[in-house]
Amino acid sequence: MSLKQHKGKQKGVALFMTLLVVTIATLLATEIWFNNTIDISRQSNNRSAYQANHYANGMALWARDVLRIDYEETQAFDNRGEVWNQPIAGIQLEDAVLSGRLRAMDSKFNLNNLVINGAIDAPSLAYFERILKNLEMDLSLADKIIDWMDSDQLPMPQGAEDITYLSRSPSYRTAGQNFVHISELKLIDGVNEEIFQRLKSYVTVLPINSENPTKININLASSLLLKSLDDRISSKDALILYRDGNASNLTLDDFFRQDTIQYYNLDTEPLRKLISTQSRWYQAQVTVKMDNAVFQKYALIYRPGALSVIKQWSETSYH
Ligand SMILES: [Ca+2]
Repeated sequence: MSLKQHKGKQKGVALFMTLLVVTIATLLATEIWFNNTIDISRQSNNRSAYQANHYANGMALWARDVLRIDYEETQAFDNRGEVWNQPIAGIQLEDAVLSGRLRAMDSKFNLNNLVINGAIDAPSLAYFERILKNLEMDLSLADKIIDWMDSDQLPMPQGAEDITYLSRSPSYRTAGQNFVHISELKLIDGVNEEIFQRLKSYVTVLPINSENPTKININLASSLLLKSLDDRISSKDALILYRDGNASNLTLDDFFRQDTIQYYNLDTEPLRKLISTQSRWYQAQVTVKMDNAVFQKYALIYRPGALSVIKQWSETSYH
């Protein structure tokens, strides 16, 4: 990047920050008036939590706006060089300081892809098994995760159904549905804290909206996830594809055409169902500092088009 370009980019960021503060102030102004009128009878300790919630909602509105602008400008592709990936910190309001950051959630393998509408998705299972193999983890984890989600009580060859968990203290049952939060993974037989932490860097849980698995954005995927796309991809190939986290394939055609992998003929319909150059799922992390209290909130955002939707809120990170 030339110096001129670099300066131009800095200017862009500064302008963006200014716009952001104005946007949040405007979004909040109308609501603050409304809330103040109903707020008078509230106790003050409830009030800061309430106010923090209110600011978190404001930040989430802003996040959706950032994602809308990105979609309008570069909807075909997303990577780490884009504006949405820049954290913002220290937005000073009268009684609070706000910080936030957006992260794309489709940089990892979605465990919910393994069971779609009650049936095992074979290409997703094969992919997950390659991930486990490259992590040198027990392959039986795949069966156990499937048993956790499927609705029957018939264990997979190396799986675990209710009977495994009912003998524990306290006892519990399998979920019989898709994962709602990544922390559920800790409940699965064979997953200790160390395995959980390691696996969490490569897997996530996202809702399934259709018949199809959610797709991994190959511009954001780690080299291990890229290597796991096919057994023939070497660790060295995968590092080249990863480009230190700055991969910027505009289309899947661009991805498949790269020298490193073009002779493998990876461009197949089943693989195209698992990967993309776009991100549809994001987490907005919001930190609200008020007096001596710090509030953390996480919104899970789905962006199917210019208009994105907040699907869930959590006090713990989805990432
Ligand atoms: Ca984009």
